[in-house]
Amino acid sequence: MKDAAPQTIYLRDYAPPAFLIDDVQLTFKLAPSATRVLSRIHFRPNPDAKDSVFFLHGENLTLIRTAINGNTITPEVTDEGLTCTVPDGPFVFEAEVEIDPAANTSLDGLYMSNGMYCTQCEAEGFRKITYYPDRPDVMATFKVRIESELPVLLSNGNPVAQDDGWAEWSDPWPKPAYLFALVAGDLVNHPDSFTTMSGRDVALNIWVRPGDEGKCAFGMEALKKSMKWDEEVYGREYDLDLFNIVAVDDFNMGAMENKGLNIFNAAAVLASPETATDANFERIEAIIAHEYFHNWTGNRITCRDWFQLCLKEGLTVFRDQQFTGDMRGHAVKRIDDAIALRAHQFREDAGPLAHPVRPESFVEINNFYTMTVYEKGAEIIGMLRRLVGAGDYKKALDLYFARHDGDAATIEDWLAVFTDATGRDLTQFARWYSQAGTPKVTVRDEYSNGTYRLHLSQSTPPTPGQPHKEPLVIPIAVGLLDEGGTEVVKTTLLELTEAAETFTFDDLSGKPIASIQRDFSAPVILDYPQSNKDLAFLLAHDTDPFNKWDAGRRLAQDVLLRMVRDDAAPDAAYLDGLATVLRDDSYDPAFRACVLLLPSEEDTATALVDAGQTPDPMAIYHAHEALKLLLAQQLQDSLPRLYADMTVTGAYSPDAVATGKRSLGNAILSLMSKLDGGKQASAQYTDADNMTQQLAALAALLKIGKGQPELAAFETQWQNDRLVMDKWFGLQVSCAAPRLAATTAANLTAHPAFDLKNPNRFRAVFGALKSNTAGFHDPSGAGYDLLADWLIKLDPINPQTTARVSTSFDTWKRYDPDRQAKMRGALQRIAATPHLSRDTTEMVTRILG
Ligand code: 0A1
Ligand code: ZN
Repeated sequence: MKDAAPQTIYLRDYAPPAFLIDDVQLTFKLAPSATRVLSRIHFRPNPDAKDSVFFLHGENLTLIRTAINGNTITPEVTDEGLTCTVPDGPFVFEAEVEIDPAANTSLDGLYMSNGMYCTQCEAEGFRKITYYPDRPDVMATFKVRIESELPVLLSNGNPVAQDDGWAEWSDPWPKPAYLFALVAGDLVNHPDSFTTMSGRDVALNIWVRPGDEGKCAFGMEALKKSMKWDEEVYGREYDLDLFNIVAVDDFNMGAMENKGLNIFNAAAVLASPETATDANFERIEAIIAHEYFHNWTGNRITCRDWFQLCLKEGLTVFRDQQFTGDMRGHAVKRIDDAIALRAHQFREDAGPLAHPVRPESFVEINNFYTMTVYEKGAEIIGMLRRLVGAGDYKKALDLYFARHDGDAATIEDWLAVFTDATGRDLTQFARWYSQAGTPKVTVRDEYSNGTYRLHLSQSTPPTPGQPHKEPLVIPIAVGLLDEGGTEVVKTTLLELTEAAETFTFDDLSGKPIASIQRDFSAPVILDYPQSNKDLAFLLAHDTDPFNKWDAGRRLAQDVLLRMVRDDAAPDAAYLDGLATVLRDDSYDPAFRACVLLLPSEEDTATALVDAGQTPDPMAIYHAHEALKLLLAQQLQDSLPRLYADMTVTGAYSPDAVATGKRSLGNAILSLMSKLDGGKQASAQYTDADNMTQQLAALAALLKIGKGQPELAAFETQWQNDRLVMDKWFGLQVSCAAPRLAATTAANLTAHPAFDLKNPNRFRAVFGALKSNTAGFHDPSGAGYDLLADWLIKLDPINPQTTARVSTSFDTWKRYDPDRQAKMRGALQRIAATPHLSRDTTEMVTRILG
């Protein structure tokens, strides 16, 4: 680890590359501690360049030999790269370097995981493999030769030839270095095939460690569904003879879209009924789709520079959300996405880490793979589609693919296709990309003489570096209901473009009840004080499923706030409304499960902060527990029947209907266990033939302070399955009583199966500690100290994951002086650690503000 003086990179400094590349040949002579990488690169000067300095990125490389046009040269080498004088015109650059994959615990570049070689090059990992212009606007075709005794040797593109000890690959599609991939290992495959819309056969494989073959079938089906969906919905066909997916145990993120060779965190692809939950299955389907969709939105059209990351990520997330909606139902998908956006992206946007969807500067680009870039980026695409309509959206996308195929493009290019395809001026809309912070839309209404007026105003709070905000274009979908529950104005899209605007609805026979921001039409916070009576009415009558759910959510949040603040009893309107929806079989179980789900404790903390108060995590915890108990008591008579109704018979299937039933059944089980001492949960645990039922039963038991025998049995049963053991680690911490959470986490770090080098295991323990809000914020500060200790230990091993998990501290300014001091102390202790990585330094500096 070197003490790099942190250098800030600015979007405004973008300059085209001085040299372009026609093709690259790479030879890898694999050896765990001394891999040789030979490169042969055809460069030519870029006619559009502003300078002619020849610079190649390179980090942690031992340079053996360099040559230009066959003549050995001695370049100038620094910690960051290599430079030398080059001839006029095109030339061939060759280098031989040595690298040490076995020592690479950062999981960035070429590294080893359980004896397998694996790469991760996004965003800037290729420079740890060889000297190269490691920037996304330099695209080239790659030919790769791998020499190793390992049986399976893979790279991008199509296979060319192979024999014992070597294999050659050729990728005909020009790509930036971040999409390069290599895998070598003792792997087995789950094969299949897909015939594309033009009749080409594509071989498909999921490669896994021996023993995991039985966990590939679902991922393979998801891949084929994704390929078909992209043809049908976006007209996009796959473009190689082969599509490989590899599962790897040690991986920093979910998965990576390398051309023709997607590399997946094992947790994001491997699934069997016995070992994966319904939520895991749904996530796997979405991630497989996401990575596959990148083949067009990311690979065929890539990003000019890393500031444009949302160009590929926002669009691809939007596409995977559409796909999941089509596969599993749009209403529940929209609710799930809004819950996640509000919980995580709004939090980011409201704190010290707020940044625009297209940032203006960064120190370490890996710190900008954020909820804002991904999820708010996707919301922007959704708003665009809503504003121009589905037909024009399709036209614009067709133009995007036709105009930019093969390009490294920008957000300006993206918006220009919409303007050109639809004639719409998007100058103001473009502010969504440059302005950080979550807009608040305030709604006030009045009614007189048949006319209903909606007064909408918008404001966005200051964020770091952006004290003043301009008005945005905000699509607000509105419907109006009369007192009898009839929809008198169907969903209408209002376009709020000014700081304040009034919208008028005429010819009404009485004051309507408004349903605002239907389908969560914009990623904004709505300030519309509706009475509990109106909210209960919307919960009962709204025709928009999102707002129907949201009305219940707002009621629940109001109940919780009043319980925390005044120890008040829950409002009858909420309890009655909830009971009615729960018992109504005309709503599908998945939707009813959403309605039963309470806001999280973190959500309640945010609601208190929004109301100008300092949250007390313990008081919030007690209010949530009290409300759950009250719900259990109130619904007591209906629970056993509802639970029985949700029984799924026959072989396990992770389809949407069965998943919805189990989701509602397990929410009910959790309530029942508060009254029956865990009797039903114990029975479910014993009978369970799938992980969803087994884990939900265990969670229900742990939540009421029971389940120790089951926990021990679970460990014995699953000790050899890493992914299931991650659940075992996480559940104990997330279900621990607040006072015990830090101790539980600390004890687990001493467990022989705790592995600091495995990001899944680290996140299982410390992600769960963060999710146990009252436990993490225990007044003793034990949670803060423990997390800081382990981040300091992890940083020299894996800076990316350390930086990511350090964001657990980003709400520190919300809390009371005592907690603030303890959190700040923990952050300062991390910041003061000698040789702290650039990743973590940037994060803790920004969080400290
Ligand atoms: N592009 C991938 C995510 C990803 C990003 C960075 C990584 O390493 C720093 C790894 C994966 C995606 O969007 O799925
Ligand atoms: Zn992505």
